[in-house]
Amino acid sequence: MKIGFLAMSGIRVRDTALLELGLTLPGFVERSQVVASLPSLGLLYLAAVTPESHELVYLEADQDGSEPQELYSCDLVAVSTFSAQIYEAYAVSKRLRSKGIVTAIGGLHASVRPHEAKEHFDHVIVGEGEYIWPHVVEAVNHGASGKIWYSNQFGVVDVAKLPIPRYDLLSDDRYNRITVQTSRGCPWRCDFCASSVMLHRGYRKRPVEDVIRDITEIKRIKSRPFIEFADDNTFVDKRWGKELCRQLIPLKIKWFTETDISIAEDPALLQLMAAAGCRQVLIGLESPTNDALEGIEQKANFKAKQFHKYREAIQTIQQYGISVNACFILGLDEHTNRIFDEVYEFVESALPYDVQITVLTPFPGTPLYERLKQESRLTHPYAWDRCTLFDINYKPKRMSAAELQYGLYRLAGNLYTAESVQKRRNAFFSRLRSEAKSQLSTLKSQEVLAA
Ligand code: B12
Ligand code: SF4
Repeated sequence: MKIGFLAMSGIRVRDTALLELGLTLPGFVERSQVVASLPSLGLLYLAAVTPESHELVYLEADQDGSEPQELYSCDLVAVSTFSAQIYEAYAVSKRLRSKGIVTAIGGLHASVRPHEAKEHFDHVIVGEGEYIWPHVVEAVNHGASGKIWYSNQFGVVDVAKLPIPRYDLLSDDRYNRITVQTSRGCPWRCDFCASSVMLHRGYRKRPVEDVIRDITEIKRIKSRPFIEFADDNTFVDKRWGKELCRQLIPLKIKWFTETDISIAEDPALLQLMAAAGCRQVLIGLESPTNDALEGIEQKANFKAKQFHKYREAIQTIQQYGISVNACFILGLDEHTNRIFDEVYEFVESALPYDVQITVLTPFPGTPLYERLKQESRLTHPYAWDRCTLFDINYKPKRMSAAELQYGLYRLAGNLYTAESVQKRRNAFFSRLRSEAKSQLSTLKSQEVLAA
């Protein structure tokens, strides 16, 4: 068979006023085009486990969600998307099926809404794809009719035995950043979290050697790659994290990752991260006010407990030359319309290099979604295309949706002025320069003492 892998990799915001503000991805204003060209790591893993006898092609949907013509020469098309583009994926499947092509879908949205997805696709795969996908391919090859497949019937994917994703299927010029996973899941349980914690509970680290093996393969294809770790929370295990960094150093790459604030407590880890090429960490601080953090992490109240360390942690991390992208969610239950000024004041005083603001988003399958549903606070229950992190689809508790929307515009207008961005960057670089100077003078005085 010829099998097509179709990635829906768009950046989506429905609110036209926000788009006019140039806010396709707050905090990533200049990063948005770069980020939008990330490949689908999920599909590259599926390609890697597909039986060798098949011909494979990896393609991206166009910006408007339409599919490349080459897919029409395939026998089976596997689509991967998140919630925001699910309706675009359904439309693609309809067109392909009308030409007799078998379609399959998996990923975060299809995994929590399998029956909805089954109305539009032949095969729907719930959960992680690596163990189940070869069986789906085999079934399609033998003409089996479509169904919903549950990956847990094939056991939990052992991340210590993952193959190298088929990076070789990517056309070189389109991707300036490539994703690699070092771990899956996160030990915390934020009630709004819609990332891989929805596919499998539990935090699983990959063997460091395998991560190095994958990056070495990327380097074979692309000489100076920038790597994005597609993890939920990379440095939960500090000892393993240090080993990862030690082995990354000789590869001389630059990388970005998502992690939690606890890295600030481990200077040795920060030193190794910097030496290994870490350029930025994205950290979900969520709120500059403590009351809003109470209980949002449902397991150990981790975020509320870390709150008092926020400012110092940003400075500590940035001192090592690792920039912090501080992320805030607007519209948490304790937030009133003072939150916009509170975020602004926090950012102006703590000065993270980058800042990302998004609105609270009830993604399907999350505890937040269920809670808001019970409280009759979902305003657009099935408008999955509003699941963008920027389009409001619920009733905030202590302000109106309109206040939240205008507060977002106003805060974005203040945070992303050239002046404000420059202030944060200057603070980062001047701190680095003074760190370098003080290290140099320490070295010199050590030399004097040694002489
Ligand atoms: C990289 C990334 C992107 C890339 C995606 C590139 C791509 N084509 O995949 C870009 C920058 C384009 C992107 C865009 C968006 N993203 Co994004 N992104 C991520 C990120 C950082 C990593 C995802 C990843 O690579 N995971 C690793 C792979 C291996 O896992 P996977 O894709 O789930 O695949 C596995 C299974 O799901 C399954 N599977 C997946 N697809 C298929 C298909 C078949 C046929 C089968 C059998 C199995 C299968 O098998 C795979 C292997 O086990 C996550 C955050 C995170 N830390 O996870 C956010 C995240 C996924 N993004 C999110 C959001 C909100 C968005 C945007 C809406 C942002 C915006 N405003 O535009 C858009 C939505 C685009 C869309 N298609 O709907 C949310 C999604 C929530 C949700 N449930 O919808 C997340 C969780 C971040 C968050 N803060 O909540 N994103
Ligand atoms: S810390 Fe981040 S990745 Fe972990 S559960 Fe919370 S939101 Fe999800």
